[in-house]
Amino acid sequence: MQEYKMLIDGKWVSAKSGKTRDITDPANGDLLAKVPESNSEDAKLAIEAARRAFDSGEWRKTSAQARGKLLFKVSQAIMNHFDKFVEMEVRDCGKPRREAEFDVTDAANCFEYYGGLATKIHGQTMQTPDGSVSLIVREPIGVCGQIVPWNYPLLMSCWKLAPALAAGNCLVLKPSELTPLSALELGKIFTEVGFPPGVVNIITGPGAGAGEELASNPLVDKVAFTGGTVTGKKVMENATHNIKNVTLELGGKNPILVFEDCNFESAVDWTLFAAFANQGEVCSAGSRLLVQKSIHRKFVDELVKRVPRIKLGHGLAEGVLMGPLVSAAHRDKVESYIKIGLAEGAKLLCGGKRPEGAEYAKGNFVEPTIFDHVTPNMRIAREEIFGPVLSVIPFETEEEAIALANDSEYGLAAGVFTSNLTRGHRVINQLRAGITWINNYHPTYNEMPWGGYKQSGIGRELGLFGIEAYLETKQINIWMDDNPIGWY
Ligand code: TXE
Repeated sequence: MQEYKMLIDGKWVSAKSGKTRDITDPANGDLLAKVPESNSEDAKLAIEAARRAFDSGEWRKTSAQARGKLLFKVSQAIMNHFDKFVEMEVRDCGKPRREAEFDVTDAANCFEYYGGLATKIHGQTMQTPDGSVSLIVREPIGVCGQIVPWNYPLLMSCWKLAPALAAGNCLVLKPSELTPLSALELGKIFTEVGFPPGVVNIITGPGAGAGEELASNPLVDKVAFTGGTVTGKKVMENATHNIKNVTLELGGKNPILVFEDCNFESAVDWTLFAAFANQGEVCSAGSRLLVQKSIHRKFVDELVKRVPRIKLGHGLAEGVLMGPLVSAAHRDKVESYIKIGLAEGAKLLCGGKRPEGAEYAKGNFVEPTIFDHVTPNMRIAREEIFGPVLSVIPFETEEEAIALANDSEYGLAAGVFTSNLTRGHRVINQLRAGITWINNYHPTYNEMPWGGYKQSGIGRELGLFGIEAYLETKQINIWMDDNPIGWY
């Protein structure tokens, strides 16, 4: 068991109240660490430190080359501590080792990508009608509050930190109170590689208090949030006090459209991965399977046949492919949706309960669950469950599939399975979603924009769009005539 402090103004400090929170392993309840339980008072100190660091100009005037090189060092340091980060992510949030290995590699690559982009930020020159020399320059936004969820603690932190720092911003990051450990370890890297004090501040604590302060404090210029849609709305409301720049990455109820002309074997594989990777605790999880009636029975039978291959257990144990849910409270939420599905008349094909056996007794496990004969108005077809629960809805025609797919308040991700590439494009073109795949599901690229339509969010992370989200735009007009204008 380790006791952590949080990073404010280059120093490792406790919460002003002296309070701490126990961080436990969701697979067995083991106590992993104690972390400071900050509140709005601590958040204010962190914000003020970031404000001073930004206003001093030290970081934003550091050359892009030097900023980029520091980001490369962070990338390298993450890889140097690869095993530590993998184990920490598994223990802190419950994911299987194989998935944590992907996350840590991606996190390091994210810093490398934005380290490279730091030197590619550039403006434009414009021709104006009166002959002025007009320039458009890009500048950092200022102080950023960054609020991160518990399902990809390290990766989501890096998606926010790397572009903000490449662009020259100073920031306060708050990981989820459930999974703060990898962000605090990352904090050690920032001090080691030589970031000036106050540029990166990392506070731990709950949304009420610390998170709300980041969203509402007038010294913060931008708030970037990933989490549930209900919380996202509160963040947006709080950000109105000083008209903050806001980026939101929220929930999804993402459709997978499987047509009868798909590559059957491959579509079955990807569907299971879409629904059950990271225990289904993924904003882009494929949680609604729309499958053409002609292959519905065969497809669903094959899914159910393969589900027993998904071995549950502690993410560090050999061969485990699905871990526990992040907390007992979250398991309660997922189980309540299973009850709702049964009460609504959906047909439970597999799962729907906790696995039996002593090894599961102290963890928040739920078996991979598939509901068939789901109708579009059922709550399990409309609401984000954020667990290993797949809802199957059959369809007859392409038009019907598109209408069903778009019949959601969300618009984050979608996948289409067909051997007919024309159909694939035709369907994708009509889907209201920001992240789409044809004949696969889930691959995510640091180079490609991530974000959703409708209530799945505002703005994009990653890629060139991700750095845009941390830049202001200034016009500079230079008058070329020294004579007075003689207006008055
Ligand atoms: O997340 P919250 P919760 C969905 C998923 C889940 C539901 C609730 O459906 O069941 O959200 O999960 C901080 N002001 N997603 O309650 O509340 C909080 O401390 C500022 C989807 O665990 O969204 C944490 O750091 N911040 C999702 C972060 O917000 C606040 C990932 C996320 O917590 C705050 C996670 C406030 N008022 C859950 N309240 C995705 N899109 O990937 C909380 N926070």
